[in-house]
Amino acid sequence: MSLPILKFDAVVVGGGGAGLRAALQLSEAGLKTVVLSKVFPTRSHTAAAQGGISASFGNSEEDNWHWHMYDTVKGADWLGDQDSIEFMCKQATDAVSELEHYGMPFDRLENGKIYQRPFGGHMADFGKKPVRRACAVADRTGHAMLHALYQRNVKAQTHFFVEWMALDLIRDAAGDVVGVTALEMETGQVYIIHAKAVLFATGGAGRIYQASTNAFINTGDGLGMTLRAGLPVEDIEFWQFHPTGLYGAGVLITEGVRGEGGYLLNGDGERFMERYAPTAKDLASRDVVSRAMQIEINEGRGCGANKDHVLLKLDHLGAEVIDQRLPGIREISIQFLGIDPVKQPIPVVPTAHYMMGGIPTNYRGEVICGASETIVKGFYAAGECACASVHGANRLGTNSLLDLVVFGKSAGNSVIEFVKTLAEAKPLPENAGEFTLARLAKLETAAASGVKVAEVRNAMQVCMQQHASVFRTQDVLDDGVEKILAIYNQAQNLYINDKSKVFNTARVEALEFLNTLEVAVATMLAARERTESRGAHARVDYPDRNDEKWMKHSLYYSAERRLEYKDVHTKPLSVDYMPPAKRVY
Ligand code: FUM
Repeated sequence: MSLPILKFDAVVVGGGGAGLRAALQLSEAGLKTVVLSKVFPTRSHTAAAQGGISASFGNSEEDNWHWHMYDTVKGADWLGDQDSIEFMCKQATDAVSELEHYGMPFDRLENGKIYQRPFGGHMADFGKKPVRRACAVADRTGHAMLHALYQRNVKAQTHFFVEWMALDLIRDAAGDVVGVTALEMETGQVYIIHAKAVLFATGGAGRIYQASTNAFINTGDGLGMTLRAGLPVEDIEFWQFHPTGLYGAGVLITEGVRGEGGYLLNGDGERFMERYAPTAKDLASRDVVSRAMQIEINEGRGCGANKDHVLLKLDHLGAEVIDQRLPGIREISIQFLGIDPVKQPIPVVPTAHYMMGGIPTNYRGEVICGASETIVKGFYAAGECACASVHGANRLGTNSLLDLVVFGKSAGNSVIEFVKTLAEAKPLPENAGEFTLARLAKLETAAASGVKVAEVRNAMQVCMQQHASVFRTQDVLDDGVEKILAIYNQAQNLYINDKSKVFNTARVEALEFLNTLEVAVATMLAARERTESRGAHARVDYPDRNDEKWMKHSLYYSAERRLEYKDVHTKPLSVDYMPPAKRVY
C-alpha cells in the first residue's frame, strides 16, 4: 500500500520551545517548514517550566558567563561536553534579549531591567555564593515563552500540523534521513513527510516513571524513533528527580520558591539542607537536594503520618510576594491539596523531572553517531530529546529553557546550511513507510488475548520507580533489568480493542507506550553498567565518582541492546578546560 506524500524543505517534530525556536529560524530563512505536534503548540510541555531561564546579565549583582559555564560544568558532575556548555552559556544573554524582543513579558526591576532570581547551583565567583541568574515571568516562564515563539512563527508563516504524531524516521540506503512517517490523529491517515531535513524536538520521556512532573505527552517519541532507526541514545541512565514535586500529585512546585527564600523542613522541623550543603543550602544542585530529602525520609525524619515527604515552607515570604512572584504554585497547591502556601507549608517529594540523556548531537544540533561522532546527514535534534551534552549527569534548573532556545536556533542554522547544498530532497527509498505500516498492522491484528496498554504501562512505571530511582544498587538494577525485559516481551503482544480510524486515542497511546518502553529499557540497561556515582546516578554500592573509568558518555543501541562509550569533550571553544574537582555546595 503506498502512502500519500507531503513535501517540505524541513520538518520539525515537536511544537515546544526548541521546535518553535528552530522552526522560526527556518521559516524566517524562507524554508518551507512544517511543525508536527501532538498537541496545540502552546500546550506543549514547555508550558510547565516555571521558575526561569538562566542568563548572566548580572542585573542585580555581578555575574558573567564564565561563572555560568563553571556552574554548569560542575552541576553536570564533569560529564558535560565543555564546547557545548561554553556555546550555551556565552549565548544566554543574547538568547534572552531575543525572547524579550519577541514580546516575552519578563518581570522587571524598578530600573526596568529583567528581574532575576537565584536558582539551585547557580553561583557567583566560581561557586562562592548563590547569584541571581534566572530571568523569570513570575512562575510561568515556559508558558510565556511558548506564546511569544508561537506568535513569531505565525508571522513567519510556519506550517503547523496539529494533533499529528510522527511514527518513524525514514533513512535511505546511505543512512541519510529523508523524512518521517506521521499519523494524522483526526482521520487515522498515515502520511510520508518527505523533506530535505528532519529536526526532532520531541521533548522528554518522564512518563517512564510512576511519579513525574512531566505531561502525559512526554513519551519519548523522538528517542523511540531514533532507536528503531538503528541510531543510539546517549547518557540515558541519568534522570533528574526534582526536589519539589507536589506530594501525591507529582506536579512541579518550582525551585523558584527556594530562589525567593522558601526552604525545606524535615519532620523534626529542622532546616536540614544546612547539614548537606552548608554554603548553598536549599539552593544546592537538584541531585544533592533530592538525595538529602530521600535520606531524611529513609531515616525516619519525614513528615506526615507515613513520614514519606518533607515540607516546603514559604509563608514567611508573605502573600504579596507569593502572589506577585509565585502565583502559579499557590494555585496548584490549593487546587491539588487544598493547602494555601500563604498559611501552610507545601508537602513535597523528589519527583522524576528531566532526562539528561537523549539523541546525541554536537552543539550545532547535528545528530551524531558512535564514538567517532559521525554526522547523520539530514537529521537534527534540539531540546530535551537531544543530548548536546550540556547537562551531563545533572542539569541545573533554568538551563533547560536556555537549552531549548540556544540549541533550537543553532540546529535551525545548521539545517539552513545543509539545505542550501541540496537542489532537491534526496529521493525516498522504495520501501518508505513499509516499516511503519508493518508496526501498525501488528497492532491491528494482535490477538484479543494480548496484553492491554494500561497494564504493561503501569508495570513499566512501577518497575522504573522501584529500580531506577534516586538511589540505585547493583541488586536493584539487576532485578530491574530482568523485570523491564519481561515487560518488553509482554508488550510484543499489545492489543487494542478500538480499531476505529477517527481520533483513536487507544492507538495513539499504544504507539506512545512503545516509544516510552524503549527509553525505559535503555535507562535500566545503561544504569546497570555504570558502577560509580555521578550527578543524578547515585549508586549506594559505588558512592564515589570514578573519573578514570567513567568520565565517558554511554551510547545505547536497541537492536542488539548494546552499550558503547565515548569520550567527554574536554576542549571548550575559547576558554581553558575546567578540570574535574570535588563537587561541594
Ligand atoms: O523548578 C523549576 O522551575 C523548574 C525549572 C527547570 O527545570 O529548569
